Amino acid sequence: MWAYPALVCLLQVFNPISGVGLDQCHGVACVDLDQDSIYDVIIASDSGVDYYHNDGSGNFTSIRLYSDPANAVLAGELVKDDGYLDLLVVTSEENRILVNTGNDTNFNPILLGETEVSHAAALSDFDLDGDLDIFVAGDTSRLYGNDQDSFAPIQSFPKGFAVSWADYNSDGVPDFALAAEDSVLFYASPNLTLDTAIGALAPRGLCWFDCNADGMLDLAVADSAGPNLLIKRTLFGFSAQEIDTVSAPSVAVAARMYRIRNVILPPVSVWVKVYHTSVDW
Ligand SMILES: [Ca+2]
Ligand SMILES: [Ca+2]
Ligand SMILES: [Ca+2]
Ligand SMILES: [Ca+2]
Repeated sequence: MWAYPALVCLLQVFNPISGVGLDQCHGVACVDLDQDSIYDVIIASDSGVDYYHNDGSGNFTSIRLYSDPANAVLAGELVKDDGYLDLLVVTSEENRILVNTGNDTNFNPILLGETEVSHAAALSDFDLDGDLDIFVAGDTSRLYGNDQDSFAPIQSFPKGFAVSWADYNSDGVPDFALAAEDSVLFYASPNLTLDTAIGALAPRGLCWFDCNADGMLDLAVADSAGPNLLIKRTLFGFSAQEIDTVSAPSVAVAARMYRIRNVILPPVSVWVKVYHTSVDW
């Protein structure tokens, strides 16, 4: 009966320890921004981007890093290999990299690309040169290559609302899925050419995971206007199935596979969580 702790963990109820007075929130990153070995929280909202420093005792001290509405925030070592995570802020007007100087209150902003509406982003070293590159999904989606801390657009893609990298064709080079206006588009390495388009109503959230433990990554899709989808990778391409029909729109999805052996539950179980909101994009 050793598996019970895992089951209890899954069902545990978490109580909020602190509230924040932000306007509508759109994104969150949980990383150790100040390298004190304690995770901190960064939130993108209509209020801006706020960094909540965690003292490890449930106390969070907030610092506003960006004061205009933000649609997403991501953390990665984008500029300098100094060990400090930088932030990418995605907004409806501009996108900025906030360079982490190692000082909690001092982040240097760098403008990324032109003024345009952006919704989401994802980071990956798509060309395997050791520098983390940026994909921004927006009215025009763009891939920005990172050449020793200098970012330049190198390829444009259709309008997108979410993007997620994964090496789904297992060649060792990152591929990605893009949530476009009415479809999910798959772009495959080595040249990031369009591989497959799967129809959807209004996809807004993507999450890769191997739902059936066959060694091939599958994609969970949150749809804001129709059924959420599970798109399975097969030997012959992709196969999409509806995984629920919901009354409220879905805009984000997180998925993970749990293995619990020998007792009660099947050998492999899958939980797919789809988070709903009453607000359309
Ligand atoms: Ca920290
Ligand atoms: Ca790179
Ligand atoms: Ca690949
Ligand atoms: Ca699979």
